[in-house]
Amino acid sequence: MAETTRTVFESERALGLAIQMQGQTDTEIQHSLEELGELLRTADIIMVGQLVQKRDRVSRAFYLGTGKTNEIAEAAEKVGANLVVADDELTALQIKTIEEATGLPVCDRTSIILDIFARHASTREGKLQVELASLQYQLLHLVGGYENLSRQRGGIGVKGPGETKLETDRRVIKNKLKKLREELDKSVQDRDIQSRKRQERFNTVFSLVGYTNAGKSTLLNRLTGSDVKICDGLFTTLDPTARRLDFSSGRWGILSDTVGFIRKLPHSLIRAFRATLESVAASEVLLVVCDASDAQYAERLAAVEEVLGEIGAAERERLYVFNKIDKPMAAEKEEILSAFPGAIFISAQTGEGIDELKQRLEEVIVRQYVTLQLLVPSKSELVKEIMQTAIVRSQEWGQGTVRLEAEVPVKLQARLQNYVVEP
Ligand SMILES: Nc1nc2c(ncn2[C@@H]2O[C@H](COP(=O)(O)OP(=O)(O)OP(=O)(O)O)[C@@H](O)[C@H]2O)c(=O)[nH]1
Ligand SMILES: [Mg+2]
Repeated sequence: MAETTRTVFESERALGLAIQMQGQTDTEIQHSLEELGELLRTADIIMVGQLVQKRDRVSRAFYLGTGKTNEIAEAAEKVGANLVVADDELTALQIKTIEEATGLPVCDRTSIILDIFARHASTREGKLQVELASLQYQLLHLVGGYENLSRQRGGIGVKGPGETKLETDRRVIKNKLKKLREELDKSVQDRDIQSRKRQERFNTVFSLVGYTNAGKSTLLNRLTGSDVKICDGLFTTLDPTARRLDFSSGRWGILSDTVGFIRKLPHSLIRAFRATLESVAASEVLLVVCDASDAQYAERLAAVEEVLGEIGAAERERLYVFNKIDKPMAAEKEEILSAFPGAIFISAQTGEGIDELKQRLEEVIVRQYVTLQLLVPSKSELVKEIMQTAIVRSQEWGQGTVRLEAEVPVKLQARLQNYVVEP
């Protein structure tokens, strides 16, 4: 079980802290705090108040300025908060100064996200990834002699000769991280072998990407008739799920669902989920799902682009899918289309627009097939692979060979080179 980075209190009521740097608008800060509220709600915490300070720069020791830090306790008392949560990742020292000034437990946006991930991870690989990210977070937060970790865990290792408590903690975490990385690599290898079996090698893979809660899993279910868990909360899906996507023409591809993105997505998580995210980057087409009813859709799409850039998917072909059009839309279709040419409008919930989406996906698939005339030894493994992945137009079985006319995935074409014949 992945450890969470935060101690859980009964009926937690949080005071949200945020800083407004130069160039950031009030609305941006408000949106970010609203999102923090959503994150907290997903982690079963209520945000009961907020405290924002305009700052030019933030010091390593003070998130809010010294004067403002002293106001936190009073603000918390006023709204009955028993927890303080910052809307950014804090340094160990920043946590310590706020804790000392308020006497309240303090956590940050990153630890809340890690907490949600820890609750939602269900597969072994998912759990390992979350544990890795949590440990990386803990390692960073040991800096400066802050003994938050040992206090929460009641000590995590036996001191070596001449080591300080901090050095011991650091060494124990580093060893644990190394072991976890090895375990994770092995688990990823096993997954790769399994996915090969599913022939992702030869079929077009569409990856659903987008902000968390945009409706990616609902769309996967709608398109493939699956029943992946969906929920009105953040980061419901953590583990990659791939499903076969069939078209009435007999062509098929693979649709893959994965973890959603968010603004300020912790780097430790991006690093820990590297393998998962790399498989997204390797798919042919990204279906970028966006909640069209969301007033912040443009900012959120910008955050999605940022993460895509970080995982090496900046150049991938993408199809923008504006979902939830059964609700009032945040902008006119024309406006969206001029910013995102070729965007498709759907409701994964009601099914509206799904036929058009399927048609567009099939157009992509058609480009990934070539029609070939083939003469293949009938006992060859290739015959089986062709039968599984191609659309066979005609087949004539002869003495030891089979003559085929088939639409074949381009990914398989190279291996068939020696068997191509004239029509
Ligand atoms: N009204 C409406 N709600 C939708 C639509 N599609 C999804 N939802 C709702 O939006 C919420 C999130 O849906 P999910 O499919 O879990 O979203 P997701 O993108 O997979 O989210 P994560 O896995 O958390 O990243 C759920 O409450 C869905 O019922 C839609 O077309 N219309
Ligand atoms: Mg999901």
